[in-house]
Amino acid sequence: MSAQVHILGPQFSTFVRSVCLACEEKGISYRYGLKPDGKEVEYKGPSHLALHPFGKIPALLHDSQTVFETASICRYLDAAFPGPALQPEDLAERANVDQWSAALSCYVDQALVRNYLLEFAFPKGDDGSIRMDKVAEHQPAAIDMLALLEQQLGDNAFFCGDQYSMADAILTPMIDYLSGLPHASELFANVPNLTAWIRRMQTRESGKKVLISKG
Ligand SMILES: N[C@@H](CCC(=O)N[C@@H](CS)C(=O)NCC(=O)O)C(=O)O
Repeated sequence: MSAQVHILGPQFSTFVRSVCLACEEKGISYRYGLKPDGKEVEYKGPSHLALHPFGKIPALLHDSQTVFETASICRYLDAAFPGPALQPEDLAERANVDQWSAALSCYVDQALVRNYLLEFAFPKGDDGSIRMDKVAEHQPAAIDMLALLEQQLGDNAFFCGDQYSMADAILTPMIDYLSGLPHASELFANVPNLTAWIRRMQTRESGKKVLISKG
């Protein structure tokens, strides 16, 4: 298949970045944004809900196919395009990548991004200030989550073993943003393997292209 891949959503979104990373790793040419075919998709409007019934981003448009949910999009891209596999062949290893991709998109995203990081990215306090009470409330759970990720990673090169997988693509943007917070050294004090892993992900070719602000 050679039709253009379009990722619906802004480049700063963690999950849009995950799909961009998956494309980069597989060598797939892609575009992103809220204007596939030059026509604006109204956020949460009918044209958006037609692509993602839950009104979230990203959604993928490819030829006549549309796909929503980041992990499902990664699996679709892996099946539809040649290039390095994002999932292992071995059934047990594949199931491990699969279960972690679901958990990262759900529990890990909730603890690290929705409950914590978004307080810094989109402050909702008076006059646009960061609600430090919310930060204090959610920081212990965020630190516990980082410890759990450290345990899963162990001393593997990649999040689910010795091969880059869609789990790395899903997790990388979340940890990249967290590692850029002013107090990151406090958050990452007890997770040396995760710290080394995110440095490796940031310096891969895919990371260098995707994990940057594009306005
Ligand atoms: N489970 C979804 C989560 C998607 C998601 O939460 N996307 C965020 C942006 S990173 C979003 O759409 N936020 C807006 C909202 O929740 O209304 C996935 O894996 O794609």
